Amino acid sequence: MTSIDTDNGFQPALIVVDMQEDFCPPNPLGVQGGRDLVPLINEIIQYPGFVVRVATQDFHPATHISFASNHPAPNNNPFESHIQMTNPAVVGSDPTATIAQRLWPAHCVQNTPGAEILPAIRMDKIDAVVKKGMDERVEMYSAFADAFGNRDCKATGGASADLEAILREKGVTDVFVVGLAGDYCVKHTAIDAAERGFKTFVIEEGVKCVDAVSGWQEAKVELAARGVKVVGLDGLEVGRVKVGI
Ligand code: VGL
Ligand code: ZN
Repeated sequence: MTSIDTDNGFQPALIVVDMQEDFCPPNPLGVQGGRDLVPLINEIIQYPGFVVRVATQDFHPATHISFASNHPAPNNNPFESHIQMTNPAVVGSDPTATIAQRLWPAHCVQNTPGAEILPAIRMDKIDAVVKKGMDERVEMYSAFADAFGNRDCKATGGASADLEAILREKGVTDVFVVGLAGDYCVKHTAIDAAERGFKTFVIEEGVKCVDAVSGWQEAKVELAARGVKVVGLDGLEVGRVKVGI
């Protein structure tokens, strides 16, 4: 070891969550201000410090359980109704577990324009794309695991890649998260990153929420409780990736 050895203790990754057409206005699940994030997210993507940059993509079959239109009236109002969702796993977690699932307008259906990542996003700088939510039986807000915490989504067909494996392979220590939506997929992906031992940061200017009024306030409380730090673009944490140290 010499004094010129570089510091391997800071190997940051960027996760750009679900910057897709259907999460932007004027689509039914369009998040207010979602499209306006593009210039900032492109700037962040180009910070030199990241050792890997991953984009996630919500990618549902038309039969997905979270779509209001796949459930009978009267309990099928998008944004308002909830249904009971049962754990699809038969091994590794409790198969009788159920969770209340909020219903959404149909969105990000595989191979439709709404599922596309916004063409303005600098995908040429992205190293890997993780498609998720591909199992019709279960919600998958986090790109690491489904709503029941099942981590084997790549193996069971719910996701196209294993996000944790991608990060481990690159020796990632720190994870920065931006994208849509702050109160759903960003929140759950960040919490799961922290749970897996990565130092995890959500860049506040880089997110917008489904529930524009209360969503971010409530998400911030939960993120803090689960070990995720919400940071500003001009803070010290982001400063380290801006300059690449
Ligand atoms: C999301 C609702 C449904 C998200 C995905 O990307 O935050 N929200 N599916
Ligand atoms: Zn979805």
